[in-house]
Amino acid sequence: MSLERVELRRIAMPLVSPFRTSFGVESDRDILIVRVVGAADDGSLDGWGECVALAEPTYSAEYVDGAQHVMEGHLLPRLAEAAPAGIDAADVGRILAPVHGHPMAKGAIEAAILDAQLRAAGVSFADLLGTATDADGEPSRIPSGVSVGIHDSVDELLATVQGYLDDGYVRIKLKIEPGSDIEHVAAVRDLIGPDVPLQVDANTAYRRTDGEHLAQLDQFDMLLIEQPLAEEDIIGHARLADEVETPICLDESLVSAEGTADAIDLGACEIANIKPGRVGGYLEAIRIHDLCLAREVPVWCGGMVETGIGRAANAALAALPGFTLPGDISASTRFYARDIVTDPITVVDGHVTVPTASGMGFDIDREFLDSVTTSTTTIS
Ligand code: NPG
Repeated sequence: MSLERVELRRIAMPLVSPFRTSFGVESDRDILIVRVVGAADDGSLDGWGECVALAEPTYSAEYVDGAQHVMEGHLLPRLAEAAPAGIDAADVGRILAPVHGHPMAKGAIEAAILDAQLRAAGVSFADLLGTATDADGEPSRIPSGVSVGIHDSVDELLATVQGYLDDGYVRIKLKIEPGSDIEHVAAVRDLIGPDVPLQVDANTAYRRTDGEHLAQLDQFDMLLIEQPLAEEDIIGHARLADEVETPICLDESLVSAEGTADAIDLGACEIANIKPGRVGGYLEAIRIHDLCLAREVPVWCGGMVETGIGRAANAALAALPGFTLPGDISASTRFYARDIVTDPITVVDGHVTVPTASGMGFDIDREFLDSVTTSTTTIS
């Protein structure tokens, strides 16, 4: 496709309830949406991508103002230079590679271009991946897990978890940090019984010396402990994997296929959380899935509190065969009273049906999107 213009939209989306993690509390999201408009031989092209960077650089080094800045000053000019020859989503990673880092910004641009190309071809992302239907030819459905923030009291936590069980979620993930961990997990395991899959996510809140403490979690028969240590501490995670029986899963540490392969070889990554935004886009996410499948490392699809734009594509991705654990792909209403797409993600009997609308699987609710837009920058 040739690129005619790019719109960078910022939207303000309140969350239905505050979401607390070990790195902070989110109550409102300031989200950067990328729209690419271009032309193909057979007509015009229009595609949308969501940048998962948060308002502050607290989950990773990226943040939404920085993402927009690097897009305007460094990424989009490189694409414009390449544009006369035409851009294919498969080339975006190579074109943007001279810019170090910024995977969330790069991933959003790649997703928008992929969306435009697939829409033009009348093909869905699920068709591209081969995940639109299951082995019986029925529409694919994926199990839906929910991520539960840190709560001040165990009673409040239990009330929240019970609500999600009532909504049908098939797996519970608890955010933890020192001081809100063993007792909270014990109480939730007691509430949900032995059969509901349970896991925890520390978002780097622990130190290498916490092995003995974290080993207390082994008694709760959990699927995994996610990212206990700092993102760069691969060796620390490998040591922890020896000290703790519950499998160690990496999230923040994994930013590329090469790095994931190394972390697996070092024994630091027994399970991988794949988040397309964190690794620079859906195409790199697929590469990570493929290498984990080949090495028999289970994977699951993480979430970054996405709107329906990211949530739809994540659902198509999560139906690939290596995703053997339920992902953080909950209903749009888990976070947003109203989504910016016309076909929000819903959970029925604990499952999400893989979207098959052409493109990445959603259609934009233009009127609502306009109503939540706080700024639009057009680059042509
Ligand atoms: O379901 O989209 C979702 C959220 C899943 O807990 C979730 N994400 O670290 O994995 C995480 C966490 C998170 C990321 C929370 C970014 C807030 C911001």
